[in-house]
Amino acid sequence: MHKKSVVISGVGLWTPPYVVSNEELVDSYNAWAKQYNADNESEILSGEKVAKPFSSAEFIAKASGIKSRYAYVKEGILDITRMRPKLSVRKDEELSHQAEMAVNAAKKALVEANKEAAEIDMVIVACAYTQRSYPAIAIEVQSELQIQGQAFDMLVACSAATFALQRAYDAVASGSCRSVLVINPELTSPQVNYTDRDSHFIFGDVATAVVVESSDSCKSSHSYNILGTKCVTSYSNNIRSNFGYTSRVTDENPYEADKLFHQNGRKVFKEVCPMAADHIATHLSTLGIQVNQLRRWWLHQANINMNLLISKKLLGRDATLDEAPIVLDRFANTASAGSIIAFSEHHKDLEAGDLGVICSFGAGYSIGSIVIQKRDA
Ligand code: CO8
Repeated sequence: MHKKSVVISGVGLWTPPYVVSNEELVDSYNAWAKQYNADNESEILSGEKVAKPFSSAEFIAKASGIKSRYAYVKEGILDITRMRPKLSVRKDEELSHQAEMAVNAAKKALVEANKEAAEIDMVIVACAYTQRSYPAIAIEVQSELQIQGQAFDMLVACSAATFALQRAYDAVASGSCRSVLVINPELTSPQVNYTDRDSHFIFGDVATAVVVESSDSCKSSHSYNILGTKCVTSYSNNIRSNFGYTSRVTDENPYEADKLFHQNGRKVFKEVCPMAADHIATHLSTLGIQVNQLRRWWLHQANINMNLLISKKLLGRDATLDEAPIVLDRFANTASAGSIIAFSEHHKDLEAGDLGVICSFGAGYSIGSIVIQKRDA
């Protein structure tokens, strides 16, 4: 079968209206912890309960590189009597929150790609969580944008975007679709445990979208040939979120810490960095590309020290911010959207022929890489 040549022709980034700084988050967490410790003083003294430790904005910036994050809804997050965002309930007839985020990013990607909705044949909504099981958020987005063909959701935590880009690549390469819209509406804040000192700072909300199409139809002024895609998974319990549709019948409390995002951050750091570095090295070598030929690395944005370690393992030195841009200082970890935000904000300066890699790594474990080359305008 003749494989079509496939390009990324547009990327869109939608940022939510609210910003939460480390200082705001730490002030509210510390006020909550102080109250908890006072309310539980006798149990803490008797050893029945453990006192909540205090958080610090300096620790967060140093350990993770995160300085602030966006929130789809800020109300409730900093309220020590609530410690979770207060999301309104929308009627079945209204556009759901996550679909709205997705549509906002998708419209921007379509403009960048110079593409009409009528030219898209498939919509993939790929992210860490979907607001509901069915109808798929992707089908709601498809309907809102009046796109023909098929749409489906896929969940691969932090690697959802790269795994969906591989699906999009395969669909266009085989000729089954002309163009595919991959959208990552990462509404992470509902799953963050804002009463957990170790993870309350990690995540932010955002939506990204990418148009993938055949090079024959591309009308974009910034497009990239996809040279190769590589996705792998390896089971790990080190990053989990246990709340699911069976929680109702197992009578589990949705507020318990293990129902929300939780991780063994140190282990993740130690295990995932070498996996991601090896993954990129293997992928590049199968394509006959040397590491130092890469002009840009759009890496997953979980922790600045992880990104420095991965690039150092491969390059033998720290990557510069120009080579491996960091966006997590403003956005925090936005699950699968992180590497796409980096791509969105840092690609227009590349010249024809420049090579780059979009790479994700995270829960599952899951690792995905897409190697691309800038085309002539
Ligand atoms: N303030 C002050 N001190 C703190 C804080 C805090 N907030 N947190 C921890 N400390 C203390 C600890 O208690 C510890 O003290 P001591 O040495 O006395 O025991 C000390 O600081 C060091 O703690 P750690 O060893 O835990 O700190 P690290 O340096 O390892 O940094 C990180 C913690 C930042 C979490 C780091 O380990 C990390 O980033 N690891 C990688 C994690 C990662 O990438 N995870 C990916 C998860 S995301 C994903 O895969 C997708 C999931 C889907 C999305 C979910 C959306 C909700």
